[in-house]
Amino acid sequence: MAWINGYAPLTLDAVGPFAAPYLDGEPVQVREISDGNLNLVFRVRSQKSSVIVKQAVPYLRVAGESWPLTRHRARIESEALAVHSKLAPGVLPALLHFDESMSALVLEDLVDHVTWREALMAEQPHPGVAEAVGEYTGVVILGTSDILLSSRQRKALRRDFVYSELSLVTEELVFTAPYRDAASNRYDEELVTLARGLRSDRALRAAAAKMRFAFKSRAEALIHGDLHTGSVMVKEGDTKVIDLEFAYFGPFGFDPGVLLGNLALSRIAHEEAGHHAYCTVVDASASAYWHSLTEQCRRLWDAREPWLAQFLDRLVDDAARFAGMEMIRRVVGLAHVKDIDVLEQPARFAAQTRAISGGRVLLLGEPVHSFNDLWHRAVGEEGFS
Ligand code: SR1
Ligand code: MG
Repeated sequence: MAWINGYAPLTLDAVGPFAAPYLDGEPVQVREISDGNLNLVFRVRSQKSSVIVKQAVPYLRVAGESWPLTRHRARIESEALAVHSKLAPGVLPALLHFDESMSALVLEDLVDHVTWREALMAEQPHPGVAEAVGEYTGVVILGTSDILLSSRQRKALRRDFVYSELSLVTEELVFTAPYRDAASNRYDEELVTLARGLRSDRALRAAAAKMRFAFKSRAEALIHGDLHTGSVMVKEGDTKVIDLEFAYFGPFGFDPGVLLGNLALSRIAHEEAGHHAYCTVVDASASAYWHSLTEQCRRLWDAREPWLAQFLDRLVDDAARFAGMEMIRRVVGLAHVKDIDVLEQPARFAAQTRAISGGRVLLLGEPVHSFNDLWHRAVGEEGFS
């Protein structure tokens, strides 16, 4: 591939000098730590400090050059980080530098953190994490919406964060491919019948199409756009939300739905693995997340708008349906979750089946009016008390 306008993918040799201005001392160690689906990621250390360099490549890293993408996502991430950091100081990593031509961000290194997904999989306690992410979600959805911004401010922000190329990736991978015989779908042999069932279920396809329309058309707030448990980094006493390249103006309920869908997948995986004690930890985290999110909404709500109750009622129903979409796509779509993929049979098949049925119940059920109702439907009656 030929590179233009000063862009070239960073190499182990090039990334040290690139990061040097943001280190305390000369670079002494460079490691590539890319494990996401989209970007190149490096950790560069000096004797006294370290930084992360994250660079967009002009294709979907997980799919290779056959799935081309622009590198605009790097700019989107840098700008969304700035907006969200103002609203939720301390919850996002510091952006030390953004290089437009290299499509690269130099970020604070979260040295002792692990992803929330890893902490959940290792059955670790994670006090305060759900509350912090709930607070972040609430502050961001109200703080970038017409509830708290003037029309002029909100329109200006909206212009900067359009429905992006990565929104199209989500549209395809979450809302479309699982309900079609798409080449990107991936699932175990044992799931062939269930996967076919998703495609032939007219009511389910209609429900999915309705949520896709909501995702495309309801520009309500500058949301994270990919708030799964791998987009949260945790260590004792500190929680950071990362990976904002999917940020766009979307529905209030999308981030909460994705987050709760991923917590539900974690809960189901633990239950099928026989980790019953830890299930109550996941239940408590999901509940704490919702409580913290709705507390922020109540705290920030503009008292001149007499429809907070209706807002919260619609939020939980939307979150439930987006959670359902997330649960289904993480089993039959391109991008799975490790929580379930690491399970041995027969637990793996049982968890996958429950994820699909939980997703189906969320998508097809009567309106959801409470968190408890959402969670019951997502994780199934048997385990949740
Ligand atoms: C090909 S990109 C796959 C997934 O990774 C991201 O984190 C998003 O969840 C996306 O759907
Ligand atoms: Mg990501």
